[in-house]
Amino acid sequence: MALLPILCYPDPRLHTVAKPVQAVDARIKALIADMLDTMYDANGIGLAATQINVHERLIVIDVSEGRNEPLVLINPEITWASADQQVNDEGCLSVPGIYDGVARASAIRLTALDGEGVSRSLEAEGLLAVCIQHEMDHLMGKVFVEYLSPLKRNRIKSKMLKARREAERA
Ligand code: K1U
Ligand code: ZN
Repeated sequence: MALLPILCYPDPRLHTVAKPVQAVDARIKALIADMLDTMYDANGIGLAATQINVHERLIVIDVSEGRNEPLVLINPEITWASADQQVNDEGCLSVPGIYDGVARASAIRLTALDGEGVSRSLEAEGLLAVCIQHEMDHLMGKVFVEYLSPLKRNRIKSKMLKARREAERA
């Protein structure tokens, strides 16, 4: 088991646009295992490779109650999004302690490779749809606080920088 360090907002590396995974090989399979360990250890429901400073299009998710239904999405592409949107409170392992409402498509369809490199089609709604859209934003270098007002975002940035300074001093 390997736990990977998670980048914290406002780290500029969180704004890197990820490149497609070229091959689902041993390196990617080891990365998937480490990302799942890291996500479960942090009590998250998702993790994008961007958050662990790997800039390839790879996401892990588990929204199940039992925390035993991992979903791996490699090179995900949304093929349809409902016009209907819903506002849900979101959190982010890269912005610890901050939760706020974001409007997202209520339902989506997507294609992706699974952890074995097999092409899959998927439909999602509810928390799974929210989480997939949040993680796909990470792959595009976007953090959920960028949907909030500049005032809120600047307050969050200051809070995160203060917390980092205090952690460095301790
Ligand atoms: O950092 C991340 O990308 C993971 C993030 C995923 C996420 C949570 C909630 C809405 C959208 C995306 C988290 O796992 S944050 C922590 C968490 O477990 C959680 C927070 C709010 C609701 C449900 C779970
Ligand atoms: Zn996040």
